[in-house]
Amino acid sequence: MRPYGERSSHESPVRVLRELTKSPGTGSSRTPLQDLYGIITPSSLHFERHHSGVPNIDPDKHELLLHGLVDRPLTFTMADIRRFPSVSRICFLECSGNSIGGPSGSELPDVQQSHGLLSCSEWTGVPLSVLLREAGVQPAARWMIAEGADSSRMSRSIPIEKALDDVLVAYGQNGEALRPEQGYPLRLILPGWEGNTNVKWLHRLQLTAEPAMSTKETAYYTDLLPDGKALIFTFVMEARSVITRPSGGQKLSGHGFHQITGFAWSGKGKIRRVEVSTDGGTTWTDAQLQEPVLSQALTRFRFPWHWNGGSAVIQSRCTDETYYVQPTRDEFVALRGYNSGYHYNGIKPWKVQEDGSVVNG
Ligand SMILES: Nc1nc2c(c(=O)[nH]1)N[C@H]1C(S)=C(S)[C@@H](COP(=O)(O)O)O[C@H]1N2
Ligand SMILES: [Mo]
Repeated sequence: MRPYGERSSHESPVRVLRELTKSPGTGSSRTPLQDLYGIITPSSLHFERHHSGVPNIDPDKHELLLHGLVDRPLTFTMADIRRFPSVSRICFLECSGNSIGGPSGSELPDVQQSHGLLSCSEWTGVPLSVLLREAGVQPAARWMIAEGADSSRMSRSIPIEKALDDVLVAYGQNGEALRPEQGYPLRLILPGWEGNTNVKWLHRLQLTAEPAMSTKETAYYTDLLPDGKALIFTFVMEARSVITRPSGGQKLSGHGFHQITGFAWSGKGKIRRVEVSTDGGTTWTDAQLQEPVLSQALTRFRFPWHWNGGSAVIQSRCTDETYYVQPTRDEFVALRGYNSGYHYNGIKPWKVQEDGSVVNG
């Protein structure tokens, strides 16, 4: 027995870390998607993306300031926040920089590196709309600037419509308090929107008439198009899927039955359909979706496959409830070009070679 549990000493999946050497604690770590079961990412394996390290915040001293174009500026302690009615919901979080090499086809050799800035948790907190009503939103308020308490005070501007819709001011993750790396003691969760807008270590919300045009929405997280113009405020993560098993770096143990499995997700709602091809995209067959299929959460799909021992290109393609279909890489590039790797959601082929080893397709 032990007071706080750990996994079996025989289990070894870990995050892959990429720390920026010039600023320790800053960089990213990726979820080992190939080793997960079901749809929930264990908190210890949730991906991380820190732009200026992980602050160590004392929850008893932490406060959230809500000010700007409101009738009553308010300050909430963590005790105040926990007195409000709470809700829980399961949703994915994906960095829009996931698979940044996708358009050029220079994707990393395994699914952890190519897609691992993606996780899914059950988040618990207070609906932001409740706090906003408490403060009284003035009619002139069109935007909300959310700021973190990390050393760079990372901030993003969020349209008031989203702020009043389904945003969560979260303090719980998978049944316990947020992990420090996920924003302890308080973060924003914006279901279906790019990871960067989910501000961690949240300490300030300001309602404004205009967006802040902060670094992370101008110099970064904008999508440069072939004509030199850039898209800005591209918030929604469009539908995407990937096979996690078998995937790059793995090796099939022998001919015969193998279950193909992976994830599909959409920032616009529920996944409606996942199709799998095992012949390089010539024919496609529906995969089984694990129920319940949740809106803006990872959906697990499974597909029974008989591997005859020949080389085979396997890939998945999803459709969401808006009937949006995940594009091929060529279709993505035709729309968006090669300049920006943000929001890449192309179909991902893996090649199973005759010796059973799996590489980029
Ligand atoms: N305050 C603050 N919030 C932040 C960040 C940050 O560096 N500082 N990183 C953002 C980015 S780019 C992403 S993708 C997500 C990552 O959340 P996670 O580390 O919990 O996976 O948090 C976002 N919120
Ligand atoms: Mo991100």
